[in-house]
Amino acid sequence: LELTGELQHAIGDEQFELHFQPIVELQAGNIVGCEALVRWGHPRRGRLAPDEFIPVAEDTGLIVPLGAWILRTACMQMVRWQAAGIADDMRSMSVNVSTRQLRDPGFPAEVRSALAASGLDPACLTLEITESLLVDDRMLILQQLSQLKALGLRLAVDDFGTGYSVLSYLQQFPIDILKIDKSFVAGMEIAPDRAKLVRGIVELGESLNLQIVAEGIERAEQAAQLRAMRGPLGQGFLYSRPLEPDAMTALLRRGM
Ligand code: G
Ligand code: G
Ligand code: MN
Ligand code: NA
Repeated sequence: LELTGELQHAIGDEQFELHFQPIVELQAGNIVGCEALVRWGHPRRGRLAPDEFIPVAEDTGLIVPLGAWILRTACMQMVRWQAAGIADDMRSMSVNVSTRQLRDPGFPAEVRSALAASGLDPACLTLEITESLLVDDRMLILQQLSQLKALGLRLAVDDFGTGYSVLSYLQQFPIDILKIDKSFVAGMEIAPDRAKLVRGIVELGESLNLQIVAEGIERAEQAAQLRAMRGPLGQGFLYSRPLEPDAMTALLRRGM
């Protein structure tokens, strides 16, 4: 409850910051995208991770104004990197969208205004939605996703493989990207079955013409296995942790 009041105040007070984690092309190793990850610079508690406040923001509906700030800030940052000429390989900025946000009827208009205010090319924005979202209220979600797609952006399914949903949603919803959950990448170098599962998802992506991103790459062996599968992009601590804006700028200047 205390957190709710503080959260409300923090949104007005702009106590949040975005960190950015590179998404790399696994063959060449260059940065082709990044994911924005929010942190709360709490005046007394220090820097809070999203797990500590996103659930509260969702329950209270504060995720709507917070999400709007995240979206605008991520779009503006991408435009700044493009203007500086250091985002030539970086095709897309990925922003996480929570269930509550996506269900909000005003959300597509919010995204349109973030794009317009920043001047970001919609093709350079990716929205990440969680798989479990696609299970309930299919008509509403389909309408929302269709409106978002009509803006020209891309949609990614985050944490792919962890939900209990059926694969049929891949045909129903206008999805462009699957992000293989890190739990599948973890240990794939020692567990052949897990590697086979990852390969299966990569092949699924190939046949359905979906871009695949493997998340949570921590070890060189995992990267090597994924490179051999061709196609997938990668993200994980092996390449970079989520970085503060200045550190991400420096990384973009010097290259991976
Ligand atoms: O580092 P990490 O602790 O950054 O993120 C933890 C979780 O919080 C992830 O599931 C991630 O999707 C979620 N998350 C991070 N940033 C955002 C954000 O900007 N919006 C929403 N809705 N979720 C986020
Ligand atoms: O749910 P989502 O995929 O949006 O969350 C991304 C989360 O994964 C963030 O908390 C981010 O910090 C974390 N993350 C990114 N790379 C790695 C990694 O290589 N290993 C682990 N364990 N977590 C990672
Ligand atoms: Mn994500
Ligand atoms: Na994920």
